[in-house]
Amino acid sequence: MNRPNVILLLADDLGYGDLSCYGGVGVETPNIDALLEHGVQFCDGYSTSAVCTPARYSILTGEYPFRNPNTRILPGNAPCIIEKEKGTLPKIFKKAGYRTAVVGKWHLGLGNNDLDWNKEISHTPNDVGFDYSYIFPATNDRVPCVYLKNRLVENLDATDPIEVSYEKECPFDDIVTSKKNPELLRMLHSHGHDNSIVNGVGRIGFMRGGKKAVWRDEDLAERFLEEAKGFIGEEKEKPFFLYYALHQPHVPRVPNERFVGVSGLGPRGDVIAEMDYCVGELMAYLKQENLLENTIVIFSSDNGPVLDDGYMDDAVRQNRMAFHHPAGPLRGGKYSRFEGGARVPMIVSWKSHIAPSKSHALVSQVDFAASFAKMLHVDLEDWAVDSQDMLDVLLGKTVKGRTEIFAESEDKGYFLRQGKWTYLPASDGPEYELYTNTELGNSRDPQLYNMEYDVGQRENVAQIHPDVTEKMEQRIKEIEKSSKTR
Ligand code: NG6
Ligand code: CA
Repeated sequence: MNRPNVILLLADDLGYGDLSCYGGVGVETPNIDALLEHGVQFCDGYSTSAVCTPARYSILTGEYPFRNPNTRILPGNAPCIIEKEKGTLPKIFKKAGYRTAVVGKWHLGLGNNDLDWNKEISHTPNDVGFDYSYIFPATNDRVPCVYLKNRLVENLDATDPIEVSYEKECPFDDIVTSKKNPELLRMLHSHGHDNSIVNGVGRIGFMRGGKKAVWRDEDLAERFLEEAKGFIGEEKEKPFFLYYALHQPHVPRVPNERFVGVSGLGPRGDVIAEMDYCVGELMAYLKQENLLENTIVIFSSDNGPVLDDGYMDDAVRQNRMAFHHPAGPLRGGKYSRFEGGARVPMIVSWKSHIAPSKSHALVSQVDFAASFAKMLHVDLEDWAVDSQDMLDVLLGKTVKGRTEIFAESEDKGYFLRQGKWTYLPASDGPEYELYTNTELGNSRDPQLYNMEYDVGQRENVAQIHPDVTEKMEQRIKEIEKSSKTR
């Protein structure tokens, strides 16, 4: 059996226009671009959601987020939303004899409503298919700001136990918060992020204790890179699957000191440069270990970009001045139903196996499960109901992709793409998310756009093509009602 290693690199909030190989103005991502020397660049690759938790749920389970009502942006103390019995992407690899690991951002919940950060945690990535996990629990702007290694928070100290709360009012009177101690902030928030202060940055949620366990934001990138390399280097006999969930360029954007100012685009550009460096280091390590020709490397992002996601880090001004549009030509961004929300960079690279090409095939991250099941001859049973085998598409052997893409916005508005058409059903949701200044894609009128000449979704042609509109409307209803099992 052909059993190459697989590494899935997933950036956090990186837009369609944020890489130089996707035409990003003013950014340089040489290491990610270099994946294309042996890679397919997907121009029509999608996540299933414009926000993190639902998109990651789909990657790991092969299901659209709507099938699980808990797929929303989770607080840092939420229970794990992937049941232990559920079929998952890492379990597919395990069935084929792989070692599996996740390193980086998790954000799919932990524990089972029994979470005590000071003890072994009952439900972690290790319970849904990963042999090894080294993660942070939710996002880098949510407490607890600690590393979790398998079931235990790293550097626990019994004399300084960790407590976490997501109540509205702070239940701990002896901790520093943005409201009480604004003088301790080194980065000001623009919206939200006014609870605990950790490392001079206001966060979402309150955290007490764990002083020895708290991360230093500047070290996150290097820590995860070391863990990724450590896992790869550990046992050479078995093939491996590594899900490396990069935390950049999600807020708060705090690059390592070495990357401060390198991009000319402010902290957001600097952490993208830092992320690119991590990819370069990882590839250099694969080369050094003689693993390049036996390792498929996928690079993508969980959802589209945002400039002001709650901190005054000057991203809006600096990117505008440099004419850098994180979503490239697409409309909307993170949170949105427009293309900028879920159409993301996607590269599949495999030295000596893939000839460089650009693909306009429709493909979704939800397809990774069925595609690798195909590669490894693993029977999916009734798992991964929305996942389609796109192995040959991913490996650049054909450009015949999906017939449709189905994805959602933060407020659970759907859109459907079929061939050249993208359809957004009528909605009475707000047009704008005012804090982040995002066009959400909601309109009282149904919207239909022709992707052949209008990726920027400027000309609504729903009224000119009522037949297409009607059919796509029906299809969305059909998907919503479709069976939960294969
Ligand atoms: C939002 C946060 C945002 C970010 C997002 C999750 C506020 C005001 N905004 O609620 O900063 O954390 O959640 O991002 O708190 S995601 O990439 O994990 O989906
Ligand atoms: Ca994200």
